[in-house]
Amino acid sequence: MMLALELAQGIIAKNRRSLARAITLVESSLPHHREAAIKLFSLLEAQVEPKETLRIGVSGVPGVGKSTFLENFGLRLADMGHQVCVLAVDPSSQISGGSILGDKTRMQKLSLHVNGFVRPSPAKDTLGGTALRSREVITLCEAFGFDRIFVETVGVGQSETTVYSMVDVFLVLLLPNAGDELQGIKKGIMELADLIFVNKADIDENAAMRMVSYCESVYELIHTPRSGWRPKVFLGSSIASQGMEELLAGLNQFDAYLGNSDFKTTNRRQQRQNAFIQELKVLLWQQFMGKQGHEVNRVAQSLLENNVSITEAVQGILKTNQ
Ligand SMILES: Nc1nc2c(ncn2[C@@H]2O[C@H](COP(=O)(O)OP(=O)(O)OP(=O)(O)O)[C@@H](O)[C@H]2O)c(=O)[nH]1
Ligand SMILES: [Mg+2]
Repeated sequence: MMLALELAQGIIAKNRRSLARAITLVESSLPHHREAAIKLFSLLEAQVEPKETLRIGVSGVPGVGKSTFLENFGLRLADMGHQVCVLAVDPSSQISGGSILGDKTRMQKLSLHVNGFVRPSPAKDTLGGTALRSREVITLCEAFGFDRIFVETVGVGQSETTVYSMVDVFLVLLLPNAGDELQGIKKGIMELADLIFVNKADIDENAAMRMVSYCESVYELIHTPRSGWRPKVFLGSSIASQGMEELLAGLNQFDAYLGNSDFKTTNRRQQRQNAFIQELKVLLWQQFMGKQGHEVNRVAQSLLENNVSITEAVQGILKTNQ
């Protein structure tokens, strides 16, 4: 348990190396690391005062410019005195392994800034509990003193809903020229967004403006997000530093909106509750497979060969486990 104490003291003393090591510990699925991580959280909880923080999810298709945007926008906030960290959640990182290197180089200034911290996605997926581990990493960063926590995720498949389930604000980056299908506009991403930023407007400003109008017209038709806030749409360029002030004003407006309602508190409570259920499901499944894995595999195999009813097969497994 010495390790947990050492890391907790390091985090409270604002030692970045300790924070980085603590994150590695939390992301590990080795049982003795898990034990140390639990100890670490109990030590931190005892000492850290609650603080006003904003957790911001940033999503969008690969290459839309999320990392470039975060370098620009994050530096701006860091210069203003905010403590800014950028985390990445990328359940598909085995496939798109290139973005890890990219993150380090693309957010270099922010990672070297005295108020900045950048943590690329873990090299391998943690056992099942990606969402929970990421929540824990957010907790570590808040304990360290970061007040603007960005979580970057590739807007494909499950990862955007995973990130949505752990943030207060959801920001979606769009390309001016890519189709609805590719960007998931029709697949509900817009219902998750609180803020939209049409990036790369420097390439084709007219197309970017058309995309803004299009998004606004979609918002005439669909439900507004969970908070009741009407989503705002911006355009600009992360490379040419355009539109950043407007977006920042939009973010501050949303922050003020959250401050005036109890949405942030209730949402965070709800998220904790959901995370608890999710974690329990994952652990129960792992435990069950640890004991009954052979039997489950045997029955699964028999489904390939025989016309057994699925319900019967499931009931059979559950009975043998009683
Ligand atoms: N012209 C232009 N290029 C941009 C802009 N923002 C980003 N880029 C470029 O787009 C490419 C992808 O940028 P990234 O920031 O890595 O994109 P990403 O969304 O983080 O990509 P993944 O992490 O792989 O999903 C890079 O070559 C950037 O230089 C912009 O506003 N204008
Ligand atoms: Mg990136």
